[in-house]
Amino acid sequence: MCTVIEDIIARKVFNSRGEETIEVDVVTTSSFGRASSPAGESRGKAEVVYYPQGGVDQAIKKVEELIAPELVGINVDYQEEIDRTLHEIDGTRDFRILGGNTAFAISLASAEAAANSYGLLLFHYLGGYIIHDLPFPLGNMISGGKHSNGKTPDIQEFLVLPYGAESFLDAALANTKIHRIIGDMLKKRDKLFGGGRSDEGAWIANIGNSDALEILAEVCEEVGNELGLECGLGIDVAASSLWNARNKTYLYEREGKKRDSGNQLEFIRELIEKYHLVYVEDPFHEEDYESSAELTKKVKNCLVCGDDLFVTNAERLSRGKKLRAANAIIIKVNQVGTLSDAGETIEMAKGARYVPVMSHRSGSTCDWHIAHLAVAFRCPIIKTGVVEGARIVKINELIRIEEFLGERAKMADLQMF
Ligand code: 2PG
Ligand code: MG
Repeated sequence: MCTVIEDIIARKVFNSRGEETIEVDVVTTSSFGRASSPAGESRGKAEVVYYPQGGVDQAIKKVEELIAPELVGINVDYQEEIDRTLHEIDGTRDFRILGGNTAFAISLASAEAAANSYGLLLFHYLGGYIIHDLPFPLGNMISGGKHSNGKTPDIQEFLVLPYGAESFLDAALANTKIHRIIGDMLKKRDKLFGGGRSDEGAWIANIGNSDALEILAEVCEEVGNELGLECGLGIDVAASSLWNARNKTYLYEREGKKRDSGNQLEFIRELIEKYHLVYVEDPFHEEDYESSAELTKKVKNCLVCGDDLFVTNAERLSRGKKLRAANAIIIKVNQVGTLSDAGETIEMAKGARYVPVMSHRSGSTCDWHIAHLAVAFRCPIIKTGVVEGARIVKINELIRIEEFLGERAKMADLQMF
C-alpha cells in the first residue's frame, strides 16, 4: 500500500534554552510523524544555516509556500526523494534559503510518518529487522568553555563512557550515579557551589581542567568498582572556541595559558596518558586537520573525534579520511540538514573505520529521535547528556528500545577498549 504525504504543518516551539525552534508534522493518508530541531551553542563554521533570514517565522512560511506544495503527493517512504527535493527547492549548499533546521525537521518527521505507516518503530524502519546493537551513552558530567560562564574549566565538556556495561540500562545507571556523586563532591569542596548545571545538565563549577579530570577519575573508579564495570574518561575540547587565529594560539583563560599547535598537541597527549582518556573531541581548531592527524597517529586506545572538524559533512570527512585526521566522527543530523546527508556521511565513516558517534545539541527539545537514529545507523556511541529533561527523553527511549529487543539486545562492539 502506498502512503503519500497529505499535509505538512510547521509551527514555532521552544528548545531547552528557551530559543525559538521549528516543529513539523508530516501527515499522510494513514499516519503521522512529528519532529523538532535542536540548536548548537558552539557551532562549527561549516554547518548549514539553521534558518532563513527572518528566523523561524520565515522558515514556517517557506514550509507553507514552497515545501508543502512540492512534497504533498510524494510517497512518504521515498526518503531520498524527499531529501533531494528539499535540496532542490533550496538550491544552495548550506540550506540558507529554507534553513537547515527546517530541512532536518521535515526529513525526520517524514521518516517517522513512514515508520508509523508500516506500524514499525523508527529504528526498525530505518535500520531493518536485524538491528539489535545498543549504543554506549557518553555522558557530560562537568561543563566548561562556551557551555558555561564564570571561572569554569576552559575545556567544554568532561565526559564519561561506561564502556564495560553489559546493558544500556546499566550504562545509563553508571552515568547517573557518577553525575550525582560528582555533584556531592563539588558541594563538599566549595561552600559557594550553588548546584548550577549547564544546558546539557552537566555541573558548572569553579574549578580548572585538571581538577575536573581528577574528580572524574576518582568517581569513575569508585562507581566502576561498585557496579563492576569499566568507565572511561573523555573530553570535548571544542578547540575552535579557544583558538585565536591572529595569534595562532589556543587561549586557556582560566589557566592563564596560551598554547601554540605544538604545545596543544603535547598538552592533549599528556592528558590522554595521565587520565587514560578513551575519547577526545575536537582537540584542534576546525581547519587544523594536520595536527588532528598527528595526534591520531600517536595515541592508542583513544577515540580522536571530529565534531566542528567534519560537521557531519561527507566532503569534509573525505578530506579528513585522506589524512586520517581522526578515528571517530560526531553525527549531528542538523549540521547537514537531512537524514540522507547524514546517512551518506555515516557510511563513508564506517568505510574508513571511523566510529560514528550520534549526538545531541546543547539546545534540544524533548524529541527522542536520535535514540532511534543511533540504533538504526549502528552508532556504537551516543552523546546525549546524563540528566536534564531533553537528555533524559533520549536515554529513556533507548531503555525502551532495549526492552523491546529483549534477548536479542546487546551492547555495540567497541573493540578498541
Ligand atoms: C558539542 C555540542 C554538544 P553544541 O560541541 O559537541 O555537546 O555542543 O550543540 O553547542 O555544538
Ligand atoms: Mg563538540
